[in-house]
Amino acid sequence: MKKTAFITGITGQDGAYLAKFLLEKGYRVIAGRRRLSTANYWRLEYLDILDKVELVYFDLTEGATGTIRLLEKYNINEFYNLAAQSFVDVSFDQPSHTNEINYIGVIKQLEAIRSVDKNIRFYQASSSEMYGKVMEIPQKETTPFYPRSPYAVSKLSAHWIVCNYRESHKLHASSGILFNHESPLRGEEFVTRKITDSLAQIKCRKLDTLRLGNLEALRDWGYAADYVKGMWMMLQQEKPDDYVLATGKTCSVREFCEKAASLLGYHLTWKGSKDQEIGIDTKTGKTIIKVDPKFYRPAEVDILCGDSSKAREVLGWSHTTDLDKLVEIMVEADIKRAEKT
Ligand code: NAP
Ligand code: F7E
Repeated sequence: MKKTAFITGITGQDGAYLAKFLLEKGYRVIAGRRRLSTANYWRLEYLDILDKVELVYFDLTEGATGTIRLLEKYNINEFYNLAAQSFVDVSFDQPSHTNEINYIGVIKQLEAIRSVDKNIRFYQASSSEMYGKVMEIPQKETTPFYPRSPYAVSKLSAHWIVCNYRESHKLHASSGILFNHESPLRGEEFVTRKITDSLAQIKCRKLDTLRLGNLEALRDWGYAADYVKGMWMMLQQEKPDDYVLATGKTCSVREFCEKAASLLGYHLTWKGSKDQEIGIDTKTGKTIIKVDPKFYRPAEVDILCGDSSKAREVLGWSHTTDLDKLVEIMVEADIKRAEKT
């Protein structure tokens, strides 16, 4: 029989990729979107699935009764909670709002499932940000957490409440501790997409310079389309559990810039230091990158590097797209966009 999935955060990067993946598997996809004054379906259009998902109004901050109505109406089998205030930087200015969505919102969903049908399988989008000031390298499921932002604290609270509902109410609730995953559908405020989008615009003479914060931050960057498959795999297991999804390799923001710039025909060299550092294209002598302290964070996560051995052994999951290929995919998409506009 055709399974029905409910995805929160359908208008986001992962929501779009997961919906496409589940539709291809033959699922009926009920897609939760917020009421906004301007529709935000560009990702669903990009993947050509806007007319294939069933959109419903949904907000994580609404009471559990809103979700209860949805669960009863659509007879949901799998519930993927991807919605969040997901931008770390904003969480320092809006900690309470972030917590309301990312933590309290999750309790409401778990309560709804608990009262409608405990057999509904639940996926929670946990984050490598929970490791923050890392206690070991690489990070795995047993690594102690040390969150460094209100975003990370809210995600860690949600992570533990999911664990608690699994143990106390026997819900089939799993958390994916996902390391950074990117794509041409990544929001433009996140650093990878900011780099590929801005450099493509500079190439097309539509922007002068790219302004960035901390160039030394190290991240384990994977491809979003690989990671949504892991979410689904978690919910196909007989027992719910937590799994790290990562590539196992780490790379700095600086190196990411160099990779993207090189694909666009630039040869980057760096001059100056700290707040005064600039990136120059040696061929033309033009400054294309400037450090701007405006983008520094009050507390930084210096290094993330994940160990997804458990996901590989139990789920059979591993990433298929490495960082070089990912940068290529993103640059190619952004240069096309920049040429069009
Ligand atoms: P994203 O592109 O920022 O998408 C977030 C989604 O959440 C959007 O659809 C947004 O809707 C929705 N949303 C925000 N507030 C909401 C609310 N109050 N009620 C209902 N929906 C709301 O994020 P993403 O990159 O796809 O990430 C998906 C999830 O994984 C998030 O929970 C994120 O925190 C987590 N995560 C992401 C990564 C990563 O590297 N991408 C890594 C680890 C964990 P609007 O379009 O209306 O704003
Ligand atoms: O920053 C540094 C910044 O905003 C990455 C979210 O999906 O992944 C994401 O969170 C690094 C940080 O992602 C700029 O300081 C330098 O060290 O792309 P980001 P994030 O904070 O790692 C995790 C796993 C999530 O769960 C989150 O939802 O890059 N950086 N210069 C910059 N970052 C931004 N955004 N902009 C800059 O100009």
